[in-house]
Parts: sequence; C-alpha cells; structure tokens
Amino acid sequence: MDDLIRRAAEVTPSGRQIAWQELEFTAFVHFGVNTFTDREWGEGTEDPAVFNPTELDARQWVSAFKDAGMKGVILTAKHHDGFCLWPSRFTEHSVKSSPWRAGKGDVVRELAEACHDAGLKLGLYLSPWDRHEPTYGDSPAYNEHFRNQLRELLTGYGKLYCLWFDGACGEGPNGKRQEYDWESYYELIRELQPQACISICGPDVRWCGNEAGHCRESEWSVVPGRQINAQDQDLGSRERIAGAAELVWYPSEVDVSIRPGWFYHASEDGQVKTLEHLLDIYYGAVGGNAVLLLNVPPDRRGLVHEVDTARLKELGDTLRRTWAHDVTKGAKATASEVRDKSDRFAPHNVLDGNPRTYWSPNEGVEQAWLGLDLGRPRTFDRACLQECIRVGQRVERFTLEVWSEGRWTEVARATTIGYKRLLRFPPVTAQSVRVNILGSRWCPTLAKVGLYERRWA
Ligand code: FUL
Repeated sequence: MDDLIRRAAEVTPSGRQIAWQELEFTAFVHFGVNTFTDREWGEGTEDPAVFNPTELDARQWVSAFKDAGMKGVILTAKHHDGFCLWPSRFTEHSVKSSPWRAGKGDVVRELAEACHDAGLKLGLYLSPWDRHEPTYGDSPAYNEHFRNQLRELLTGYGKLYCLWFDGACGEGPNGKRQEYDWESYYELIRELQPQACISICGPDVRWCGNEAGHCRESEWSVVPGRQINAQDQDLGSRERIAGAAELVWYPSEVDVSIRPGWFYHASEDGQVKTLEHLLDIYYGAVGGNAVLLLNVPPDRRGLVHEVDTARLKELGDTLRRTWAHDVTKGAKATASEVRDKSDRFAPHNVLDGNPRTYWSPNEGVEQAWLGLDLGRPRTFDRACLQECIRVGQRVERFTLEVWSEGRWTEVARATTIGYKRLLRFPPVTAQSVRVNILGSRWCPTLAKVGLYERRWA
C-alpha cells in the first residue's frame, strides 16, 4: 500500500497539461446554424443560407471574455449538424455556402486573429458526430474525412491549446454505426500541434461528469486509468486507487453554460446566471482543482449579448477586487520541518508568487504544518492555496487555523488542494495563521498561500 501511495504521489502532469491548468478560466463558444434555427442539436439538413450574422465581431467576444478574466476560448468549429464555421475544402456545408461575408467568411480565422491580438489561447471543438456528412457511418471513409478536417484546423489557424471532442455518436444515414478511429485522430494532433491538449474524448483532460458546473469536494488529478466513469463520485481516494494497475494524470474540466442552453436563444435572455451563481461555480471549479470552461453563446447578430457582457464584467471586476489585497505580503513563514533543511524547500517559497518553488517537509512525512506571521493583526475572508503540481498532487486533508486567545482555531477545512484550492469564510482577524496538513501522500508540497482582505462592500 505504502508503495502505491508513493507511486500515486509521484504521478506528474505533462507540459501541455500544466499550461492548460494554468489558464484556470476559459470560454466556450457554441455558435452555428443552431443559433439561427433556435435549436440545441441540428439535424444536418439545415440550409447554409440560415447562417447570416449581421454584425459578427470576434473581437467583441474576446474583449468580453478578457473582462471576465478568461485566458482561453474554445469554439465549436463544427457541431453535430456538420455545418463548418470555416470554409473546409472537404464539404460544401459551411460558411462558404452562406450569405455571410458573401461566402468569403471564416469564423475560425476571425476568432484566431482576435485571440492572438488579445493574448488569449485558442482551442477548437470538432464534433465527431456529423449528421450532414454522407460518409458518416461508413467508418474508414468518414475517419479519413474527419482527419482531413482536423488537419485543416491544425495547420491553418496558428497554435491551438486544445482540441475538444465529445462522445456523442449516432447512426449514419446508411444505418451503420460509425466507429471512430480515435488513435489516428490523436496521432495527427500530436504530430501537428504537440502542445495541444486533447480533451474529454482524449487522453489529456477529463470531463468533470456534469454540465451544471459542479466539482467534486475531492477532485484528484491522479486517477486509476482513463477508462473511469466520469460520473463516479470518487475517482482518486486511497480506497479507489488501491489495486490499480495504472495511475495517470487526468485532470478535470468543468463545462457549463452561462445560460440554460449551449446555443443562444433569445427566450433565455432573462436566464443568464446571476453573479452569485457564477461565483459559486468559479470557487467550486477553479478553486477545486479544475479548469472552468464557461459557455457564452453569441446571438444572431454574431455578438455576445449585452446581458452576458455585463455579467462577465461584473464577475471579472469582483474577482479582481477579491485578489487585490494579499495580507501575506511581507509575512514571515515557518514550518513544522523543512525537507533536508534545504532552502530549496523552505517555507518562504509559498510567498514568492512562483508556482515552481515550494515548501515541503521530509519525504515520508504525511502530516506537517506551515505557519505565517503577518506582522500585525490582519483581517481576511478568502484564502488561495496551491500545491506544486509539477511534482504531483499529494494533499488529502487540511485545515486553515488562526492563533487566537492562546490556541489554534479552525477557520476552514477542506480535502484536496491540487493546482488550486480557494476558500471563503466569514472575516477573521489574526496575526498568526497556519495551514495544518492532516493527511497527504508521501509528503505534501505548498507552492502558494494567499490570504485576502476585502476592502469593498
Ligand atoms: C455535448 C453536446 O451534445 C452538446 O450539444 C454540447 O456541445 C456539449 C458541450 O457537449 O456532448
């Protein structure tokens, strides 16, 4: 068992997984013929002429996403209806057959350019299920068609941070079931965009298991293989991984829409999620060791609707204000012990803002504490903790405690930390604070501890 726990502790992410995780908060854009037919799933028989946004402006989308604090965007280049938002050479069912920009438009290109100029990363959703393409269901022919389309996207639009595949698979027109040749898709992506994560139906990022924006209380990035059921509550506890033949780094992404549907429907303008709801989702997901992929669907003008842009700005403003005053600035850090008594693992590493440097006790020590002397009594009601995931995910249980009236008092308690754990609690005033790690695997690490003072209502 001890050997297994050490093995679990030492599973680490790939470079592309780290880069993806550090984006934290990203936008999903569902846009296509469904926007104009008021549907969620198209049939594949839609007339391309229905696709005619009057004011499409990808820069307006990207600026709204930036306001919210998002660092990446994933666009539905092709949804299940098969309509392509770029002028694919392999089908007529695309923007080139639509009146938009007189058939000369390319939504993927406009978004790629807007992202590039604004410093946001671009990812693409390409639905394997295609209800329009005649070869669909004729497995080898459609696999070839899908790879051709993938190649266009992988080579024509600069660097992509992610290819996002969902698992929906229906019957082809010939009554046959399409067998996707996933391995050949992955090979092509690795060859042409080695830095891109392959998400959901792919080896790099897993689905959190729901579309409501919920994360598990303990979201482990180390799980027993990729063939897990995304809906299981426990994917990574000691009990769950016991006896596992394989342990892999397979982190969680929370995809949820700002509106009830994935596509824009005017009838849902009054149902854009509230600021409180979005904050709950944000704290749960970004603060629960997942990446948040929040869908914001453009309307028939080709713009993010005013209600949504206002909400995104409110959210971004709130988050920016929340993290503005970190009371650990200038604090003095101590710990129950320091690995090898080495400066490399010293407590002050949690205060330097560098995700690569960290504090750690000796190897084999699973319980340890890290203390902060804030210099004078300070008031705070938010905390941000991060492990150094570059060396693995270890923390299983911890409390945040303050020294008050001669003893340590618990302020908050949680299980895993992973890339990031955010905590909200009633304002507390104290000079001495400690993170008390009650359980971990092999030895815990902490790369960051931040405590935030609220100076606004
Ligand atoms: C699902 C699709 O069927 C939905 O339409 C949406 O795109 C969602 C994000 O993934 O599998």
